[in-house]
Amino acid sequence: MILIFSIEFSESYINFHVYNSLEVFLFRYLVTSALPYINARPHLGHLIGSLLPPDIYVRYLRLKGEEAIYICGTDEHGTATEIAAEKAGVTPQEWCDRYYKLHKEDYEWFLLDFTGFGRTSSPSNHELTQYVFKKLYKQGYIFEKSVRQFYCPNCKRFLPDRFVKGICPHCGAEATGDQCESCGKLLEPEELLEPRCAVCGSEPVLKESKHLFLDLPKFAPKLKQWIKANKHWPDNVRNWALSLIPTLKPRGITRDLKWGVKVPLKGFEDKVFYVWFDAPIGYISITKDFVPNWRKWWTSKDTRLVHFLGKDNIPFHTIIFPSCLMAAGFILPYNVIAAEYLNYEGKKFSKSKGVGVTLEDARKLPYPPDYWRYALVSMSPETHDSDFSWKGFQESVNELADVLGNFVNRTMVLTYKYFDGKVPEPGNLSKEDKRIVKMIERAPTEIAMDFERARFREAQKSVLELAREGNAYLNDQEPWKNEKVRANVLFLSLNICRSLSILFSPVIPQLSQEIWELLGEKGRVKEQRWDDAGKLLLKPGKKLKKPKILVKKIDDKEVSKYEEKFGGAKMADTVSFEEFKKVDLRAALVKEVEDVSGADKLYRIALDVGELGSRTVVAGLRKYYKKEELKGKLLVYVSNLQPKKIFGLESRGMLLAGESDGKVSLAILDRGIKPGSRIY
Ligand code: B3M
Ligand code: ZN
Repeated sequence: MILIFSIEFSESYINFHVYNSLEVFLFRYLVTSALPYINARPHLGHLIGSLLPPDIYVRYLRLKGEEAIYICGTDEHGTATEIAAEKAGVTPQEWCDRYYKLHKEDYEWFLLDFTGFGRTSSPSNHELTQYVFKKLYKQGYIFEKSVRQFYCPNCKRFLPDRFVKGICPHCGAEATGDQCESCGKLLEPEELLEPRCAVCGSEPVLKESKHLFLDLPKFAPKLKQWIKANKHWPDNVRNWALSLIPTLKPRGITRDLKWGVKVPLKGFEDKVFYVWFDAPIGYISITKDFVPNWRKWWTSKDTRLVHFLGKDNIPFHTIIFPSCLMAAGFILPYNVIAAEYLNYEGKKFSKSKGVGVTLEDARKLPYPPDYWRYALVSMSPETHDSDFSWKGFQESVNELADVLGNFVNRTMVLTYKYFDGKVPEPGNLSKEDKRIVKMIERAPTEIAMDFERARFREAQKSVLELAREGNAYLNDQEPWKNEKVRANVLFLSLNICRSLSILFSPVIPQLSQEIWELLGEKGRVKEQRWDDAGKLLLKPGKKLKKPKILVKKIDDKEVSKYEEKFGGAKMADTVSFEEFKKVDLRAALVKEVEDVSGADKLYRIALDVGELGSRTVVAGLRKYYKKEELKGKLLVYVSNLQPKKIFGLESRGMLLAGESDGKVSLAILDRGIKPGSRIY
């Protein structure tokens, strides 16, 4: 008979296992990262915000002997994908096939060790999403309602919530129609003040359309009870989730789009589910696609489901998705860990504004993935917003070189010098040696606390501290001078190196493996036992590999180069003349002005641009200028803007104008120069 004895402290996350002859796992850990959107390549903010932390966590859990899987994949549906594909001139499917591969390559380069990296557009996700929907529907959690929804007459599409921009009615900040990032409130697009189409900036109109709603208020009592009971959740997540309960409103879960999961209900055949409805179900379907016995993972109460995400995703993971999970009979998350934001040199990462470093950029630089992992964890926005800077990157890598790299290297070089590269046989331990033994013994337990709480920044600091202590021990004992202490000091220092390689392996797996191998150890350090880092397992007589430099320092010149290249602190607000020159500005003479029928704001303007010939632009000037006023004017014209279809008319280029207090003023050239002249 096997006796299983378990004590669990609900306050901490630690569970104690007592094993009999057979290994018995009390919990299985199903760990997820928010599924990155596929409409662009990811940047460093995504990596540290949601992708790297679960990787570290799962690597740690496995060292602890837990069964843990890491599930991730691309979030592929929705308008953002449709628009990205459209701009690239490919179908959404083609776009996703290409970008799925690119995302996967990016993440694998950074050593993210997924159990499964799947896709929300997979057949299994379509099937499961429809299954969850039917469960909700049968239990009366879905109702139908006609809604007036924003439609952009210029883009000719219904605008999904995120594509309506405006002012948040609660706090006055810039917000999108699904949520206000500043105050965290879930929004409906109609609530926004001064709504605009996020793609083209025109004013959208409201059109009637029939949709399905998830009746969230019906879940409120259960959700509240459940969230309240989760006292171990991080405060930022729990408080935010609880604050949402009193004002819960039904949430529309269908959209007028083509690219997405079809709605299996009569009358809704031409609609798809809202991307946020099918995306989290992706966690389940990806498990199904990659892990045997997926149902056990998603239904057994022995599974601890842990979600890692950026803070703007909290409502979806604590309210909306759990409601679906409850209704469909799946387990609820055990924990939800939300990162704050990582800024880039003091600014928000933004693909469109070219702020930040993508993983694609980072991969091209001469640094191995562990430098990035270590540096990003040092700057991680775990408890508050933080900042990526090139200086910070340099400091982190150099710290790793000075403390860890240096300690391992000194220890090995000395062992080669005095003991022919073999682990020396220790003698009687001095008081100081005994202190070091105690320190090694305590390290795994002490450091575990921060890993359990997903405070990897702290955890990493504590591991590095062990290397710092090692360096201090060497400096203090001077084994190069003092022959009497030499064997003991090097024996213990080598054992510290061994512990470091285990304890560091969740964060810097490659460097840890290198240390492991330098010490002459076989196999994979990631398959060792966490608790063995507290033991002196490197035995006397063992032959070490030749020492080598583990971490290379980064000098100031390199840093300035990248600050310049990627826009560092000093550069962010300026544009080089070379960049500016790419915009071709010309003098353009207005020849003809006509109304655009059906669009009460637009003129169709024919221009004479000299050597470039005649050009037509469609401009929203009708409210501000009379036709006669415009004719014969010499204006500033951007000739090399990508052409655009507006109301079926091709508009080529753009006229420059300024705006303030509802007034618009064109940039008019005040002397007669020839049409087509260049303007600098
Ligand atoms: N793709 C949003 C994001 O990356 C979204 C997460 C989905 S998790 C199911 O911020
Ligand atoms: Zn638009």
